[in-house]
Amino acid sequence: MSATAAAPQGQTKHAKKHWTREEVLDLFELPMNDLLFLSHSVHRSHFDVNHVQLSTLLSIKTGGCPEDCQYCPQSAHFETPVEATKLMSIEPVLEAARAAKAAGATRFCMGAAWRSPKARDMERVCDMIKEVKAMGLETCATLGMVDEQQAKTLKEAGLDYYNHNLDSSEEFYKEIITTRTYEDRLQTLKNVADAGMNVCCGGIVGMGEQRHHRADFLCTLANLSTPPHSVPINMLVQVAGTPLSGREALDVFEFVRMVAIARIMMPSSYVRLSAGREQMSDEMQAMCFFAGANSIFYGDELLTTSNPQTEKDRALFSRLGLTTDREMENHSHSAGEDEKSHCHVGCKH
Ligand code: SAM
Ligand code: DTB
Ligand code: SF4
Repeated sequence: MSATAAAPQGQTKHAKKHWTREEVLDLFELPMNDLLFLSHSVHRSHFDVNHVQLSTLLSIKTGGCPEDCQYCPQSAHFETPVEATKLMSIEPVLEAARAAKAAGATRFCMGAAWRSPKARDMERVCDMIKEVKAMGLETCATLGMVDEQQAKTLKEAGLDYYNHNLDSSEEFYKEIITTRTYEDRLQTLKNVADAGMNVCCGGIVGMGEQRHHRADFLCTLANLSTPPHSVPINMLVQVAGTPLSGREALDVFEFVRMVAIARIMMPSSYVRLSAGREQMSDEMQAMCFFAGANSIFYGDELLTTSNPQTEKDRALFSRLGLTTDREMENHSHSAGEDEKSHCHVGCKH
């Protein structure tokens, strides 16, 4: 199949395409250069390709989770190095948010190792959201399943984004998690969208899934009535004690293909390089940015595992000529509207 034949038919900013597994597998089969040309072209026509959005994570409630997600060091089902803690108090969360803002992040994401939030925890989480938002940061939370009322409450507190991952295809999901269903996850995504929050939804690759599972997973995301605003693509971080520790690592080019195809299928979404960046070379990350990734988790820690140091990331942005929101902000304060474009090959964004 040629790159032209693979171009998503009728996919413009205005028409929504329904994707099939076969079409996505055809994209996976493309020669790498054709795939990257296609995904980069889609990226370039929807975004400033030299800009990366930065989100910082904080685990506000760590470990002891009743769910049995086989990849997760926070599940109470497995013996891992993670120590369970209670929900944090508000002040240290705000301190972490201030530090994230000072380091250049624009979004602060609070994660909790819960199946779903308990009524008694909602008030404190809502206070955290209000205060973080008042600092001028975008707010994001990932707290497990939420019902309609909880979603409304979080929205009213000022939550901008809710992260809830489908993680893989419906078929493969059953091999990874038994304590909840794919349908449960889809219901939460609906509750979040109905409450008016932006959906952040992605998954993990490198769990031993096959290419057709990755294709089905991307179809589910792209075929949602509104594709997710942000799509985190995590490379499995193998943590000792979790059942998935010891799985054969995914080929790096298969990961790049995944990013490129997510970009093609969800042209207006932010595709986020997520867990696993510490195990990626600078060159691999550069390839992912070219393929269409335009967001990262930024900060020395993810939830319980480490992430590249902020200085290392800033050095990489500088070497690649990538801008972040901080430079955009500084630039727009010192330059007129006409000078704002960061695209250096003639197109304006
Ligand atoms: N408990 C909530 C839930 O599952 O929705 C929120 C926190 S949970 C840790 C958020 C996401 O982190 C998971 O959906 C999964 O995609 C990702 N994650 C967890 N452990 C990971 C690992 N070892 N490697 C890569 N991603 C991981
Ligand atoms: C997402 O997709 N990845 C982040 C965030 N959403 C919450 C979490 C990654 C966790 C990696 C393992 C850990 O640090 O515990
Ligand atoms: Fe719990 Fe979330 Fe980890 Fe699953 S991924 S065990 S729900 S913290």
